[in-house]
Amino acid sequence: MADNFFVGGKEYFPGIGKIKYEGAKSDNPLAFKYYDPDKEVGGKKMKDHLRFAVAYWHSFCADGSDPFGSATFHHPWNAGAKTPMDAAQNKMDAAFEFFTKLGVEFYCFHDRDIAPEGESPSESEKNLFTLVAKAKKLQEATGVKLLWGTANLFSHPRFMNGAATNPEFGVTALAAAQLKAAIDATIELDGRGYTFWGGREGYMSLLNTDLKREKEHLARFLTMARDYARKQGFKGVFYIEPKPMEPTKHQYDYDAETVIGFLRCHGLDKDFRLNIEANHAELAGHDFVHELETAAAAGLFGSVDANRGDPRNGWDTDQFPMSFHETAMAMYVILKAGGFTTGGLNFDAKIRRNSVDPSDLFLAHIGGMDAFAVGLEVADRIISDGKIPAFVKQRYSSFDTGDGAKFAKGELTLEQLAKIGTDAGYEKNGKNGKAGVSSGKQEYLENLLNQYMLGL
Ligand code: XUL
Ligand code: CO
Repeated sequence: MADNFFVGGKEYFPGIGKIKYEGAKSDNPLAFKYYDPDKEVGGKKMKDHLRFAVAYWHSFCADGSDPFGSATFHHPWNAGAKTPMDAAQNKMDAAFEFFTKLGVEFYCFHDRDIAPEGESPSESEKNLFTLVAKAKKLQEATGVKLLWGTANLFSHPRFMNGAATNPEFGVTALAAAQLKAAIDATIELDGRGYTFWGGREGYMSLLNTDLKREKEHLARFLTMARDYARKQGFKGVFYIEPKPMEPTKHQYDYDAETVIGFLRCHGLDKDFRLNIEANHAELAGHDFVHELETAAAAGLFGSVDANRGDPRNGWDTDQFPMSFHETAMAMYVILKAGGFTTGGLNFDAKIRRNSVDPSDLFLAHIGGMDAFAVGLEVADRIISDGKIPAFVKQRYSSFDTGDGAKFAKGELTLEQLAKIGTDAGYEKNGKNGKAGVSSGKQEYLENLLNQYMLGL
């Protein structure tokens, strides 16, 4: 990757150079303590395991405003720009300067993050493609790649009742115009994936909603998107990003299990995989690792929106990941599933409203990247030491041979299975009752995990 810090000519993060790995004892806040991109872990470089991406929207579009207060970030790329298009051009220069200085290989965007909406669908498309042409040049100059693109089909007031699931056909058609252009943009930029996050594909009240119809329309919309993109030569993966609620009361892509059922029901499971977000898992009442494991078990794990929530808050706080325990468990599941192929770790995370120093955006990403580097090393220790995987394997070993294996392969009827149980018998109060009373060893396994956490 080239060290082309400010390809656009103007430097937007002056005084900050290339972020380097300096090791755990470094007291330089603007250095990686654990993320050493070229370090080999389990036969692969850290950077190739982790495939970090920066989320354009949080890092370059958000201005720190919240429902209780106005903007706190005054981005230099907006200052002095005469038109929204000028600001978009500056913002893209700043974004690529940031990616390059941070040393991430990927980024993700919504159409409206990179280019402003125009007066008509065709002007919006023109704006988008002006910025896509610029992004293409910057990608070539820096080596930064597009992990995934998406369309923002939730912010504009016209989408207040949904996009694919809007009760008005006209809105769904306008959403299609935006979707088609966003797919074209993703293909033009060689995006590895295309994501659907259905922020308003859900309902606020069942009193005004035909749930069955809306879900059918959603499936129809996704099928059309898949067919169009494939026809245009898109080789990447489509992702659905589950989230249970917010902004709707109920979102149809509630959690991993719901999305897996939906994809299989509509024949979309060959083209779509899941993009699992940590904070969304928490809102659905699940652990991040539960959602990852569920997607992996279905063979549908794809990518990750890396962030964290606050267990005492009921909304999407989108904080940068910091918990080694959480990243270790996540990376363990990801490594077990074979690692990332088209996907990666996209920091769908935002700095706090009062983090107003330009360096704060770097510090946030450095912390998140270090947290996942540690998680990767811990996961690799779990796998290479082998005690935990061996314990799990052994726990199910009675299904590997004999009647157990016959059961697993579907070679026994219920009568045969019942007879095996009856013949083996049990002694009341468990004297002869070996079956079912072996320890799950959770505490032992948790202790092992903590040992791996600090190195063997
Ligand atoms: C919202 C969210 C989105 C998606 C992309 O909660 O996660 O930013 O990742 O639309
Ligand atoms: Co997300």
